Amino acid sequence: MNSFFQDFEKLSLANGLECVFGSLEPMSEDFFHYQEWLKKGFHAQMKWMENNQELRLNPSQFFEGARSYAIVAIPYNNNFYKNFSAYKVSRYALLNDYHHVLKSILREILVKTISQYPNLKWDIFVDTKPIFERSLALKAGLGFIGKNSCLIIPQKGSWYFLGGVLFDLEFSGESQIAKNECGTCTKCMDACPAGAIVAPYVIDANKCLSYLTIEHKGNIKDILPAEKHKNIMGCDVCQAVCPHNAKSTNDFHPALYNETLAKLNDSDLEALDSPSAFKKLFKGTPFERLGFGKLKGNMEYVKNIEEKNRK
Ligand code: B12
Repeated sequence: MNSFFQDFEKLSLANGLECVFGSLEPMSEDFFHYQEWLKKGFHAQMKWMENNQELRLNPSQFFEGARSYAIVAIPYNNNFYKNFSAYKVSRYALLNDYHHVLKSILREILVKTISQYPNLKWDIFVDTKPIFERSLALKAGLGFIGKNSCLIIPQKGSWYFLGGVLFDLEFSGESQIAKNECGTCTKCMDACPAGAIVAPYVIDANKCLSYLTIEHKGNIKDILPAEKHKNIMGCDVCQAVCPHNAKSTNDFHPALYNETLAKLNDSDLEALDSPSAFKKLFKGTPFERLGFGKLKGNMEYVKNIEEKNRK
């Protein structure tokens, strides 16, 4: 491994990230699964998932000379969701927006590492590019992909966000792919409240509570299954039941901590009565993606289910 990658790795670890590297190659197998997924309409309203297919297949085409990459993972497990009882809010939502946090840590690392490589070309991605992040992480040896489709780091679990950087440097190190440790376990598939894991490794977003409560435009009233659930912002069930997360402690990166979100509870959300109050409370947080109208719609739906169940 040349000294650039060594420096980058050292700084990533010092900054509390996991870090692996790999060489960019065509993503043929992933591309095949992805096309099958699109053909079946499993991307639901996320039409943007259809874009830039050539880049997805050949990530080396992102810029001239792109040939290697780093994938970093930042831990986000926390138990702030326990402050809620009427509603369920997923763990990722109760921290600062990881896109901003991870990008800024990566920029800091790059500023320190590229000084001796003035001509180095690089490009950061954190959900922001048509890239199979989990597959790049798999190929570079960070972990294996579980039946819930999440990247699981052996001994550490899946409560990690991913991000990375493309480089025009040759990476000469060896990557060892981690062994898949799911075996015959189907806990995630069995526990999904909406039956969204339609086959091992395949998520139908049309059914996934994460998609329905965050990405779906419009009212989820007629779409969600009738059984009781309280999700209003994302869903953690398929990870919470995963045996690989059983030993995960509530460790999250300190840069993700957000005092307001760490204390947020049912009544704070009930008290929100206008888009401006919403904006004031949630600026720069994952809730921004949801918006005031969608949050209130999700809450109303959960309340209606509760009432129906009481009758
Ligand atoms: C679109 C998207 C979603 C969609 C669709 C989910 C999905 N599984 O595709 C929705 C809105 C539902 C979603 C939900 C969540 N997401 Co999301 N999402 C993405 C995004 C932007 C793209 C994923 C993608 O490419 N999907 C396309 C499908 C085809 O790919 P895939 O499911 O990953 O499948 C791959 C493999 O499983 C394999 N494969 C597929 N089918 C088959 C079939 C067989 C037989 C085999 C062997 C393999 C195989 O090939 C595929 C391509 O590599 C990524 C960021 C990124 N750019 O990668 C984040 C990302 C995957 N999400 C993430 C997170 C945290 C979540 C949630 C936990 C958030 C929450 N709490 O609500 C949930 C988890 C739900 C779940 N089990 O996936 C993290 C996952 C981190 C990790 N450790 O894995 C990512 C990487 C974002 C990040 N930067 O950290 N997400």
